[in-house]
Amino acid sequence: MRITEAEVIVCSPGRNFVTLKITTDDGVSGIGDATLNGRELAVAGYLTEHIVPLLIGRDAAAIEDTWQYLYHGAYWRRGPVTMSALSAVDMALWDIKGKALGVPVHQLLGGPSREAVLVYGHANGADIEETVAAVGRYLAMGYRAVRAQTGVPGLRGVYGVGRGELYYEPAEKGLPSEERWSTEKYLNVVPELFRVLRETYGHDVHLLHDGHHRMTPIQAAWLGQRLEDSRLFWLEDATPAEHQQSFRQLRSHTTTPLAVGEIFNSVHDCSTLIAEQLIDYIRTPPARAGGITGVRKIAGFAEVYGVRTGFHGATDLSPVAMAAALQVDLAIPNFGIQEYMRHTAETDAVFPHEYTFAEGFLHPGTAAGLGVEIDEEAAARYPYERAYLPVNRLEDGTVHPW
Ligand code: KDG
Ligand code: MG
Repeated sequence: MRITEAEVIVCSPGRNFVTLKITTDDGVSGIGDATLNGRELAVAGYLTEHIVPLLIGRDAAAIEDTWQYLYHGAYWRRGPVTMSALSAVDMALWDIKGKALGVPVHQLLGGPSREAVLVYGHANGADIEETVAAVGRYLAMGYRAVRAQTGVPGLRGVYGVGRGELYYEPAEKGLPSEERWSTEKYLNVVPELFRVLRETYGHDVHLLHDGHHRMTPIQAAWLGQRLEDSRLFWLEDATPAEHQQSFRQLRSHTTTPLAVGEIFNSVHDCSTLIAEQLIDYIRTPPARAGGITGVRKIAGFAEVYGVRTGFHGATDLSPVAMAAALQVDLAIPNFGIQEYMRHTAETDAVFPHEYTFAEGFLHPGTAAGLGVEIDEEAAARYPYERAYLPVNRLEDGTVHPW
């Protein structure tokens, strides 16, 4: 089964997506997600110019060998552009293998370890009252786990706070907008938000929160302590993810469970965090880690140390990435939770998929392969539109992590 064609499809059904479609001489084709929010064309160019020529004529069944060839063969390994490209190739090859053998990919990964995949949704509002109401709407839809983010008095455009839709889309068309930030103001509201949420909904729902890399380790330790009585499922990206050693300090101060890793690309980015058990959940998804092959290396390492997964699943990961994540989620023993931000109807129409939501769980379905397709005619109706994530500044104008 030789690869005869590999095509990069860029489309924008409400937001930009980069998809790689690989076809074999048997007529079987598979797809992978190569979207890197705000840097989409860098990955599209990397694929078109440097990867596609290497794929033609290769054995589509040799997934691990192709992964090693592209990872080590580039010499310039790791990094988000390289690894997003590799992720797309790898997902497409698993999709092809599943279709060729007539089984869903989770059967190739050892079969299901659970009946369905616990997911969390995103509730947000301009203030505590609105956010509490938004959490209630998610619970009414059947969610058992909800991430809550609230606006902060005195700050405009806070991360995670959208327009009250079921999807939150931070990327904006055109050049990047700028937001203003004060961690002190933020810390004034977050403990109160979770106190009110527990008072309103009790302890029979999982609550999560994303700090989005904005706190110093000692600020994060303060927040983690204040949140202990609210018993969060996790506090995510409490402090900048690239400082693995910061988590030693944070961990020694709080029993609030910690999650990190959506910006990581390999096991090397989280080896200290996992081996020292400084985190509870690793969030690096197949779309960032070099696909299913790459994320299995991280998940396997994490399993050894009792760290569970909680893959990133924001709207900038396409339904193709979600389908791939769900195949892994269903199969691995150390699955924890899956982030699930719903896509718009336009996006779902371009990427018809088999996965379904019921009572707070997703199931990847039993279709052969990943269980997702791309409607190329529909995709062609939505050409690429330049879009960026916002840039963040402190109140005095200093650039701060967004
Ligand atoms: O592209 C960036 C988003 O995916 C990110 O800001 C979303 O932090 C995020 C999350 O936890 O989903
Ligand atoms: Mg996050």
